[in-house]
Amino acid sequence: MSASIDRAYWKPEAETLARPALEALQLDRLRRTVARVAESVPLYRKKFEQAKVTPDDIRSLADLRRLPFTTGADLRASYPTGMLAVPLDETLRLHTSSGTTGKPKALFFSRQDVDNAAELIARSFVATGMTRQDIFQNMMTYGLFTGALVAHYGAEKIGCLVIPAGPGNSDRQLLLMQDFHTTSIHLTPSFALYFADILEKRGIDPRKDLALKRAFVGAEPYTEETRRKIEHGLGLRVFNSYGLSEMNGPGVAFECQEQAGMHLWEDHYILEIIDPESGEPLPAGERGELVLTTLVREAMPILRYRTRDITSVVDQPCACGRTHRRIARITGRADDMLIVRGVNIYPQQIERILMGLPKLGRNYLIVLEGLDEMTVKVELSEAGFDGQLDHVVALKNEIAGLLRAEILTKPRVELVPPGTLPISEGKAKRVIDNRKL
Ligand code: DLL
Repeated sequence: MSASIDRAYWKPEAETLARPALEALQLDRLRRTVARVAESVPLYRKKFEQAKVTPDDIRSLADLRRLPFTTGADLRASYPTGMLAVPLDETLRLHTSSGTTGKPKALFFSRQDVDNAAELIARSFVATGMTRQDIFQNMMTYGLFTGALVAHYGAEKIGCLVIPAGPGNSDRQLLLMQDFHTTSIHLTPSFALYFADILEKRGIDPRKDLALKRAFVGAEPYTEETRRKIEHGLGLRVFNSYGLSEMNGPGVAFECQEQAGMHLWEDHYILEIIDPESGEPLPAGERGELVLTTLVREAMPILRYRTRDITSVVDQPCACGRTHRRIARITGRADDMLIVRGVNIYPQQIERILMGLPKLGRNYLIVLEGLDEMTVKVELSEAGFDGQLDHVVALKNEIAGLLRAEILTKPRVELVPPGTLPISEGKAKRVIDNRKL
């Protein structure tokens, strides 16, 4: 066996490429992509005609703005194979998006796309300090969802032992962790919170009883307070991982050891931040909708994809030496916004308050009913609750007050015993909207 090298970078030349060279590479790749889709994808041919733009008009990165957007609706309308840029027999894998309504989006990968997706994961994992010595327990869902498979291939590329555990069955997960000394796990924030509960219930002290060092956590929005809760409960470091099926799944943007924003791999994607209403670009640092363009995808290139995810660009250089810009934690999706009694509310605002209170547990649910009634149900923590009625009332009032200050409307607060709200192994459903408006 070769000696282990704790490599700070997976592909240093790509990860630390000077900005001018990185931008030149982006322009070259963009032009190739645009030429290819103009040739082979009828949707883009039509969109280019409508926008009166041709591939030759793309002479600088600023010309990107002349290109039309692609939306989730475009992908659905092109289902199943309408956006393929290669013959079907050159594709190797199909994933679909986890959309909530209507037809799914079909995402195809060529052999090169499968390999590139794994490369970006390898790059991302190594940026967190992972090496081939690490034991990787993949607790994401295997299947049409990109989360598990893409990460699986990336970890194998590094040379880790990969345990394809999938989600659920917490006792078996724990057994695997104990017997194979798992160091790194990959899961959603909601499952991570639930798993922390299980460890507490089983009397496991992860710092003493397990070998866990890090968790790659993503696939749904979560707050800094939730990160801290997971880190505390599982005794490890949490690295934020962002991606979407339309862009290969996980590995689009990932935190490095600095844990201060996620490097978005700009040699594979061009990022823009726009005003979600007007579609106009926003100045660096401002929060808006993330728009992504693929630069190297063969089977299904996508131009200026409206992700609906809200974030901002962190434009300062990172201490890790990577030159790819970072994006801030996603604060929610443009579609997630709730309007309650005329007030705009993002579920993340509520989560931030709840997860910051030590007396509360790790699970919550927002229920909207009747004409416009909001109830926030939240579990108490095992340790933080003594059962005394006056304490319950005081805690409820405290939460209601904090929520009112944050979201400007006072919801009903319901405190429930630990372990009584529905659990989630994949993406959590945090809002139930039964309003009759
Ligand atoms: O969730 C890909 C993925 C798998 C990412 C595993 C990270 C880890 P989709 O099912 O297509 O793909 O869902 C993509 O999930 O547009 C965001 O709204 C949300 N999302 C993903 N990662 C994060 C994150 C995968 N770290 C959608 N923070 C995206 C906030 C996230 N939201």
